[in-house]
Amino acid sequence: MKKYNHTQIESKWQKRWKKEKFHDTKDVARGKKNYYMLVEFPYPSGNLHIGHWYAFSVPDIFARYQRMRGGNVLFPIGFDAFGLPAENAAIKNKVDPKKWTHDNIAHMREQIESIGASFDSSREIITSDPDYYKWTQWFFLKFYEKGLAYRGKAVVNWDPVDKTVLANEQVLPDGTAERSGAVVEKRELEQWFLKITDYADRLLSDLDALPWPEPIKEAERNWIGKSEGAEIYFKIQNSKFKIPIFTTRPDTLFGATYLVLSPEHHLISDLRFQISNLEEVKKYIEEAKKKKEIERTAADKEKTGIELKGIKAINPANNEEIPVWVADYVLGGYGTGAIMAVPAHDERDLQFALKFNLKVKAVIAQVASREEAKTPGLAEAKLQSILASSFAHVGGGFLINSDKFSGLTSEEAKGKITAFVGGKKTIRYKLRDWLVSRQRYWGCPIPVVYDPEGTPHPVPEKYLPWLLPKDVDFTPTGEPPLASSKEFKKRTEKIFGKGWRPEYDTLDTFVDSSWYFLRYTDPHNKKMPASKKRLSQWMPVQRYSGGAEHTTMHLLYSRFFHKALFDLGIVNEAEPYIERLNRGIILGTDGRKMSKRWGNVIDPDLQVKLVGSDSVRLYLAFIGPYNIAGHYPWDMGGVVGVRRFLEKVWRMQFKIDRTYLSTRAKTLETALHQTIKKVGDDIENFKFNTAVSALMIFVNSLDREPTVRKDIFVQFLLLLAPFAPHITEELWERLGYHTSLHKESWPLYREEKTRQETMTIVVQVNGKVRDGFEVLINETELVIKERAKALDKVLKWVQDEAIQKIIYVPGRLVNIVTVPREEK
Ligand code: ANZ
Repeated sequence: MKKYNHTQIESKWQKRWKKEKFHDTKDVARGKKNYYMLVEFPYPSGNLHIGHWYAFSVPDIFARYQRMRGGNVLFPIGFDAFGLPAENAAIKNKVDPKKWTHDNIAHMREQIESIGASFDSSREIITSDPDYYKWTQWFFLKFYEKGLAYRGKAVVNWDPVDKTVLANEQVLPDGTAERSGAVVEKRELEQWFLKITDYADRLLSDLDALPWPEPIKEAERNWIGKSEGAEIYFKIQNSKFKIPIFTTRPDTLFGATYLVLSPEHHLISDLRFQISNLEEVKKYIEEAKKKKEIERTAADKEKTGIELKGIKAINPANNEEIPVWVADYVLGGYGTGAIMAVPAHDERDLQFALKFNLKVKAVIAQVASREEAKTPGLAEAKLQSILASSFAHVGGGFLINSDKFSGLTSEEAKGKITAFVGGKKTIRYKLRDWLVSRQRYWGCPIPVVYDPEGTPHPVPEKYLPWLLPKDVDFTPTGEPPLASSKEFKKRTEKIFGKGWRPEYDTLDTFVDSSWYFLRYTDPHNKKMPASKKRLSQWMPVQRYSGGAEHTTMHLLYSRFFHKALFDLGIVNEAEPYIERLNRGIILGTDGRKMSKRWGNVIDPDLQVKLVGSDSVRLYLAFIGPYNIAGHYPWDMGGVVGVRRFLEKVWRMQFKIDRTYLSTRAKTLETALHQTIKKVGDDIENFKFNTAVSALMIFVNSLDREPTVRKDIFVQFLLLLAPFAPHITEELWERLGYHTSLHKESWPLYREEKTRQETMTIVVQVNGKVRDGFEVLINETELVIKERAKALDKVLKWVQDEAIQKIIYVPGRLVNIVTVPREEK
């Protein structure tokens, strides 16, 4: 085979690796350190897209590199196999979701094989298989025992098209469902929750020590949204009620000129006999309920609200009587669902006060000193400037207009004022408990049954896996599909008694994916999700590569899960992943997100057919830095470029010099050592793109030589092996090796050999020193002689003469011997 035939080579090696179970990983390998490299497992949609290739093939370079560095590397893959699409296919085409899923998996397995990735397929897991979901259920039971899984009523997002409850994250900012596009409605239902809020503080504080990129940590921090503040109680005139409010600014209490309740607040109904405009208020609440949260809280939205006539509250700081309003910019689900409004110092409160003509009182000023804060007339001046600009003074400063607290700084005043009015310091989180119930079929059944009175009971462990029934009607009715199964009901009654019924909801698929990485360590264990021994051999995951879109949900959920399992004594450490890296997104050639709509979808199967798997892998490594999540447009020219590069590498085999006598050997040796260093360092840091360009530069310098020293070429092949595993394996075999190059060690470089040192060459003409110059230590004789001849000071002495010979004393001098022209 003279020409580089990628099809032949790639299928040959893929077959051989599969047959030899080449990538199966032992739990212990003598003399090697275990290293767990994880990539997010795919949903079995049925077709591998270029994003999957990007997610798998580039980290594969790293896994292969780690192996060559002497690591015993676990690099597993599986399928996150429960979820809506299978069920939608069942509804639409009447296919069995299980069959649909398994058919897709079979096809995707083949596609994954074409990547030539070193996945250990013997550890493959499928989350919808009973031997996996048995353990998802087992974890649920453990959480239930610990009070971490509970049932509660919740206002949930209801998708009227898919007829299911959605997590907040599945609702787009415009209030439509991410999947179906339907306008999401609100409904109140009994749901299962996992108590992630119990872990909010640890999820937050444990982030600090993780060596993750700062933007990822920051995104998690914002998602958890810790707010330190106070709960302060406002008495309602002529009633027994007190309204608790949550504020982060108790220092502004003297400026609270009215209260606002969320439309969902229970006090409105408690106080209904005192409210003189109740009908109007009810109308307002009905309207507010139709709005989406995002609409209600947007800073630039026109504020709406209504006063509760007949109700007054008392500001506990100064005993002033203040009005109470209902407005939808206050949310029912955050804090206490009620606020004290301080229009001088909060933007939304100010907009509201200006619109409804409510009192504004300035209580904070940014002045130079305590004394200045007490200047007479300052409060009035501050108020006028706020009113004139219509901008609240939102930051801190010195207190003014606040009795004995005037002159304190905001920070000093927070605690003091809270104590003065009998409030209590509190910490609030934006993070809500994790709603895990789904009214869907194709999910993990929640292992709970209800007695005839409707009280929930956990399904005893011996009945796990609590199997998903098969006889269900998929037609959406608003009832969960599991309710239509006769077998399910019969099974429950047979075990538990007449009148008992099973839970019809299934678990959110994020529960399935919260622990899959544990199962890879011990995938066939029948007694435990994973034994402690295996876990200690592999966990924590050393490096986890995934999509930026999973920073908040999956990563946070799985960290929570792991912490809960740690507390239960099931896993050995509190954090599951040491390093985390988010990769970027591959765009179409037009720079837009790939989509059928734009006709810019790159089909990896087709690319592989055209240029080969090795070229596609290499191109993806080359497309942009993998260690930062960027957007990279696909470039056909770039693909052709890497393909040419591999062709060049292929041709190199025909000019191997086995005598080791190539002229420029020294230069190439330096270049080789530099390349070894650069490629290794870059792979280590996930900068695959610059590693590839270093390889290309090196090949270009090899290409300029008439012959290539075998030992140098061999080392180059080892460097290229993780990137292009097929062609390198083939060339290796052709060079006469009988064992795989993927079992070889990563080449070592010698620091001193990477240095391009120079030397000084003295130039003589007929034995007399005339000049000198600096050259690279490994410069060739030919070049040195040419440079010596061309020096001005040398030319002066030789121009009228004829050069008879040039003597080169390596590393020291050049002597040009001339003779007069006529004698020649
Ligand atoms: C008085 C005040 C004065 C406030 C001031 C701010 C500035 P974060 O930091 O996001 O936690 N708030 C409290 N509960 C609310 C709810 N259910 N819906 C809408 N807003 C609510 O924000 C806390 C602040 O958001 C609280 O502090 C409260 O307004 C408002 F100069 O109280 B503040």
